[in-house]
Amino acid sequence: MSAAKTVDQSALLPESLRDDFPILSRDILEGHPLVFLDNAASTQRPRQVIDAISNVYEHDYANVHRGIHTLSERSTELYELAREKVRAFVGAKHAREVIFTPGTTASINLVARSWGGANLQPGDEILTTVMEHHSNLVPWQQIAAETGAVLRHVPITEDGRLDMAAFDQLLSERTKLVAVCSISNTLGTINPIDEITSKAHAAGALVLVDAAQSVPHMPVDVLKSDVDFLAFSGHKMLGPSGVGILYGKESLLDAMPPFLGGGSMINEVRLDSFTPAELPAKFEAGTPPIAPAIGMSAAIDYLNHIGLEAIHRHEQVLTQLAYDALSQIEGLRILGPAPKHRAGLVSFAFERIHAHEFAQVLNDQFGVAVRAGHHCTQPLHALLGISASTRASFYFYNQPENVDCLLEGISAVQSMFAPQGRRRRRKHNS
Ligand code: C6P
Repeated sequence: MSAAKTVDQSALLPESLRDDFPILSRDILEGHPLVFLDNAASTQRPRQVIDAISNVYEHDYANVHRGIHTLSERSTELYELAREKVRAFVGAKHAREVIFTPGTTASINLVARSWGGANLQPGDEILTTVMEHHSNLVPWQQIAAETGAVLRHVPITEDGRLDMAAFDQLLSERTKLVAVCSISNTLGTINPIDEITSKAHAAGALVLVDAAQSVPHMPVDVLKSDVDFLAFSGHKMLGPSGVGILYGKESLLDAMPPFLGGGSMINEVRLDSFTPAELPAKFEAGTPPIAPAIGMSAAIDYLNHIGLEAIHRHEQVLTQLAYDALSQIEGLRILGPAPKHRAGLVSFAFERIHAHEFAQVLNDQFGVAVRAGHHCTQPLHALLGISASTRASFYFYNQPENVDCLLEGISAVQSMFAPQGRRRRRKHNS
């Protein structure tokens, strides 16, 4: 089986980009090179990022903001340069609005604990959605339980988009914060963040965007979309794990109490009290993720070199190819909307084959790495009436051949598990 050749493939980026990624040339099985389609979980790293990390450890590493010696000054310079790179990458006004955290999850927890703890009152509402990752649900459940605030959830339409009519109804003067993902890690849906933000602001609510799946894949501009908080992770955008970002508007971050206490986040400490440091140090207690932040800086250079628009267009081609082919397979249910409303991932479920078995065979016999399970969206899976799905997620180093390998694997798994229900072309009504 081959991905349809009718899709316009002129937006594809050159295959030679794969040469920058050492891991992509390793075999998983003899004769089956790695086909890495698990990029929504974590991407791979190009040589440039790997080199930046080993360079800092070989030549420039020491703790930051602490020493007056050469290495500490050098590390501090690189670490702060990384902050500036992130600022420019998401279009923030000031570098002090960029907080280094361990990842998206930590960034959202910071806002829930610090902003939520200080501002939420009994009866206030936090409006989130049924398609959120657990990281954008559980912290709000926790802070709601502590403060007496109420959680509300925007439902989805039949085709897996946010139900904006329901959003309009749920948004009220009681809503204090809208917490929403820009792209669903399960449905692939691209949410209308600009519209959500302008409506939320008109209702007097703040907006936190879980951008874990958008910042790596398409241009994001926090000033243009006017979001109040934005959270994302380095490891999903060619960078190391252990580093992520919380962007927040300066006036909001300034007014928020520190989250974690310890070194770096203080101005002065007495035995029984302390005064907090200015931004961004106020929210960076302890030794920060120094080398990971510097690696993330190299990742941003790499992504800027290719261009986020170009990456998005490339992934749209792959998504269209995968979607078209998968929608021809009988017994396979694609989760989420049509390609024009989705980013570079496709999750699907089979009637008779469990997602785990499916992914196992894809890996063990075809070297295709996909994710199987609930993808940390259990409530969404429950709503869709399934406990698990299989997800293929793309990045710019994937090519149509990778989609072909996925399809070939699916075809084989189908005949293996359900010989009586072999792949057949669906009858179209038209
Ligand atoms: N999703 C996936 O396979 P962390 O783990 O903190 O870097 O990111 C959490 C997170 C938050 N929001 C969204 C939309 C995400 O997709 C993720 C991570 C991975 O889909 C791992 S569960």
